[in-house]
Amino acid sequence: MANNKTFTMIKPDAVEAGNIGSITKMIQEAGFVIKAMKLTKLSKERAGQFYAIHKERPFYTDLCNYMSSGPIVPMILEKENAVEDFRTLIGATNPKEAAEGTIRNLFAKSIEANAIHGSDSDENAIIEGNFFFSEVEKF
Ligand code: IDP
Ligand code: MG
Repeated sequence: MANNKTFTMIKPDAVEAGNIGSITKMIQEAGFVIKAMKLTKLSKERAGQFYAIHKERPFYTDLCNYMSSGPIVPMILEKENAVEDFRTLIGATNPKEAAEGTIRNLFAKSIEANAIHGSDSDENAIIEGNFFFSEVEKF
């Protein structure tokens, strides 16, 4: 599978703060093409499924509460070397460690409410994209 797709979602803190437009603009200006996008909301159960890999971590319950606390904007993005380039664009998990000019550096509120998700592998990009979008919603 060619490594040209990734999955992202703008998290509840960034949607609430009115940053959908600013973040989407940065994503497109960095050369990513939006192949799927919607405004939606996760239930606590669905947030738990999405982050199941973290279920033993101390922050898991808080994370599921936070991720189901308000609307989110999931997207499938296309670009050469998408997964790695997108992780560079968003910056480190902890906004205090995120490089200057990255999305998390500019918009994240805390290590938990860190504005945006980015897949960590080609395999997870496909799984995560399919978690939110059916085939007819992908362009
Ligand atoms: P990532 O989003 O940069 O890939 P992960 O380690 O996969 O980071 O963690 C998933 C999400 O869980 C983070 O984006 C953040 O919202 C939350 N998180 C990660 N580490 C912590 C923590 O130490 N405290 C609170 N929340 C955390
Ligand atoms: Mg991760």
